[in-house]
Amino acid sequence: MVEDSGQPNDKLIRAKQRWAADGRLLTGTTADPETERLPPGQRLVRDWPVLDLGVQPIVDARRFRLDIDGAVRRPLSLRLDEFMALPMAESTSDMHCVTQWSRYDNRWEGVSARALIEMVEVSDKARHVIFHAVDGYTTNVRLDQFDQPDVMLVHRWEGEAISRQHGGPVRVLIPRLYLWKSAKWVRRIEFSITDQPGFWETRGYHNNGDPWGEERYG
Ligand SMILES: Nc1nc2c(c(=O)[nH]1)N[C@H]1C(S)=C(S)[C@@H](COP(=O)(O)O)O[C@H]1N2
Ligand SMILES: [Mo]
Repeated sequence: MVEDSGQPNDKLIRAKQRWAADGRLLTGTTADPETERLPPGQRLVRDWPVLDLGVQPIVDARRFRLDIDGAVRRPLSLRLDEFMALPMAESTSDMHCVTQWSRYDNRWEGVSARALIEMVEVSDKARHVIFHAVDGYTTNVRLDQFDQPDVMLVHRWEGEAISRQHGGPVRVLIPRLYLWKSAKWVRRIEFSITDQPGFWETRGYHNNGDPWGEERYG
């Protein structure tokens, strides 16, 4: 399905784990998203930095698959052309990375999380969403954090196809949580009754990841 562009960078992964254990970058303050646009300890950038585990998989458009399953009544397995034929939405939002950069006013196009939730008929018992990516990365959010109007599966940014570096052809976008919660190269979206902490959440990152609460580690 994919070609890899490298091996996981274990040194980098261990360094970030150490940062988490040491509480690096913590300012110890919180902010109110109603009045503060920039979360505590963040600084603005104009470019869009790339962060990954040292692997940037090439997802072949012809063999792309997106499975949406778990605690749902109508599981889906979509080819790229089927994904692209779904109703598309647009939104503009800010993004905030735990490594302290924030970028304002990103224009996104994609399928809204709420449209997906309706399509697969998520069970009343589901409380969590687990994202699985082609590079082996996983991350978890609560269903109520996924079920928000600004959450999307995006395929375009600023009018251009999302590049491979940034998780194209399709990635998750959950703008009100730190960006590690937004899986690139998403392969499977699993609705779940139980929580399943993901790659960084099991390596010292916070399970929730709210930038205004500075939930970097924990
Ligand atoms: N599949 C996958 N998704 C991922 C990651 C990853 O390594 N693999 N890194 C996460 C982290 S830590 C961040 S900060 C953002 C970075 O997204 P960007 O490279 O588009 O800025 O992707 C998140 N999603
Ligand atoms: Mo990150």
